[in-house]
Amino acid sequence: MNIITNHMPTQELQRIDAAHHMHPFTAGHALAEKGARIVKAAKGVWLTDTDGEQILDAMAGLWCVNIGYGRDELADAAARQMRELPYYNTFFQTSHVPVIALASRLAELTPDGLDHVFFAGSGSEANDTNIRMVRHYWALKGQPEKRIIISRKNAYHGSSVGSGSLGGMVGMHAQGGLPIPDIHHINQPDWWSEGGEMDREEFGLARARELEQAIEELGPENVAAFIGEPVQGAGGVIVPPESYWPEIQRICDHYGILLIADEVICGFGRTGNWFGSQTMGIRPHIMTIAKGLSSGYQPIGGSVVCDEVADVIASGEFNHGYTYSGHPVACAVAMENLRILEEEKVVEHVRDVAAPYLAQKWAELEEHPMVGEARIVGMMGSLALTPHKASRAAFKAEKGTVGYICRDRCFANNLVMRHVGDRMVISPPLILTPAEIDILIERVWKSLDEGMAEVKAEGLWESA
Ligand code: PXG
Repeated sequence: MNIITNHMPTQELQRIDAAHHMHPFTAGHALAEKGARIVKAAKGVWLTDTDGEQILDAMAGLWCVNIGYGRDELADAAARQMRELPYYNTFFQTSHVPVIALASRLAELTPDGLDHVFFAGSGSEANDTNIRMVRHYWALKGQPEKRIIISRKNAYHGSSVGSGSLGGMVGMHAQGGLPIPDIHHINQPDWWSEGGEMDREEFGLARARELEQAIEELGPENVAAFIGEPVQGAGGVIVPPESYWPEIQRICDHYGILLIADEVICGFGRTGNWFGSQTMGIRPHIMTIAKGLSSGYQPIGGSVVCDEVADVIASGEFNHGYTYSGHPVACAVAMENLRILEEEKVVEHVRDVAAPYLAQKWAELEEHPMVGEARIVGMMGSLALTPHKASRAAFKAEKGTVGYICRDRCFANNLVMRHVGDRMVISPPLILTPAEIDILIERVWKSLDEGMAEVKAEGLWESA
């Protein structure tokens, strides 16, 4: 057996990684050639790799490490729980203390009326639960034909067959036979790329009204629910116009369609409130949660369900669940994470300190010659890259080419920042301090300058 340690030379670790580890959302051969960057430790907002480099993690892992890395309290909570009760299920008329504690805590933290939690191991699993739950709800109400769930193009709701179908990612639908039947996608509220001559607010209304058109076309008697991320994350941090969500809410109310808010990224302080639904002023029937629920320290997700839906579902057996639904260790760690978020006033820190300062610095990035729009809500932001600001032009090169170049420059400058097509996105830990924001912004400027120089040198500075 190979003994593999942190102290092995990076190249050796990379070789073994390439030989045996299949990475998600990755072109395996290309990565094998280059070698993965191997992260071995982290503290606060800083990662350390096996070459000893200190990297500022402006993505909070994968949009999830809200309280930052290295909190011993969560490790202690996990160890305590593992010793006391490492596992028990909640299927067959049993329960345990951590799951009871977490469900009741979530009922308190989430908006009024959302009082019931169905646990899962991830956001994908939770959205799969939602598909089955909303369809089963309508069936129990005597309307089994209400099955269609309306979602949006370029939405991300997970990677399983169900949640990947809910999502509107063309590249995902192209692989493995997605989407499943009775999922319908309308256009997203991405004004920068798709708004044409309309002003932002007019466009937001127009895109929201596509929901109404879709319901009318499909027949309200066939539509079960609408699902949306309050702010699209993986799609490129698409901040909707202010006109968008109130109109979506009105339409859902008018037609009696269930509203599912996918809070997997927006939840737990990311937008400056506990939930993105509060920031956007919406009243969902179901919230999908994961990521920030445990700050990524343990895999856990769930659906927070309103009284009416939970009551109907409870009238019989719901034939659904996961071995790790309400896993005691994950629940104990999530409880500790919520305690820290609350007692250390992390959401207040976002609202009053970090987000206002970051927003000010972020807006200045619009002065960069390659940045068309700089949008930010709380601690999630994006930069739309363009060769021509006035016309909001896309680059002529294949979508993502320029974004990838800039992402690589960030990597080289020890800044983790993602690109989604030709948008650059950040979603840093919520505990980021003003001094760390200064470092982040300085590295973004430097990476954009270098990226732009490379784009020009390669002859890619051309509008589509
Ligand atoms: N909903 C939303 C809004 C998400 O962002 C999921 C559901 C699925 O959660 P799980 O825990 O099953 O991954 C997500 C996950 C990216 C990226 O590239 C984003 C996510 C996952 C992986 C990659 O930005 N978001």
